[in-house]
Amino acid sequence: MGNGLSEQPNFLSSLPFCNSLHIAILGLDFAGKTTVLYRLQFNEFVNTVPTKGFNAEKVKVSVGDSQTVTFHFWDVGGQEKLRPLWKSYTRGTDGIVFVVDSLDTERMEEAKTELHKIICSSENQGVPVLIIANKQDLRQALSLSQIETMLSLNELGPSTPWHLQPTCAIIGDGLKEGLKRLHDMILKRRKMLKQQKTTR
Ligand code: G3D
Ligand code: MG
Repeated sequence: MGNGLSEQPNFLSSLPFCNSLHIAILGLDFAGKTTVLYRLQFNEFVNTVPTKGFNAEKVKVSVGDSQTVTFHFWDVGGQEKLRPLWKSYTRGTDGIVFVVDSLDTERMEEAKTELHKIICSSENQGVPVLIIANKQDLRQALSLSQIETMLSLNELGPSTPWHLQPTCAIIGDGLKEGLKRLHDMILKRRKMLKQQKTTR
């Protein structure tokens, strides 16, 4: 699920640039950000504690066609008092991963407000966003279409490429697929920016 801008441009995956990416992982506290990060880093479940500041990890991810990309992830604490820090971690970022707890109906509005705030900030114009609908292993999880509506993803605007990915971070389901989509969106945006520069 995503807007047209997130569709997979297969030919772009073979382009030689873009082997190292800076990605900020954001979302409310308890959504599963740190679990996502350590599942990717160690390929196993790591018991987490609430993140007080941030976790930074470099993770090599295979994005298909025997191509490996190094993602530099910044997992920033999601508690309300830490959210003003998010700005510093999204400055100059190649992409944003926004993790949502698919069970947390009560705080979905709060998640929506934070997501739209980040995307509307002038520094993040056009930055691709992977929205992770996490905890899909749990029976009471909201469906993707419910989450899409509750987060008002159709209001993100035509210039923001986004993709909504269902995941279960504790076993890793959906994470690689989501990152591949994020990688494709980043390549597509870089190519577009390059073209804009040369036609100016
Ligand atoms: P945060 O970094 O966004 O604050 P954490 O969130 O990664 O610390 O995860 C918060 C809790 O959610 C943890 O539970 C973690 O195990 C759980 N969690 C993360 N991802 C999933 C998932 O996909 N499915 C399920 N069922 N639980 C998940 P605890 O109990 O350790 O606090
Ligand atoms: Mg955390």
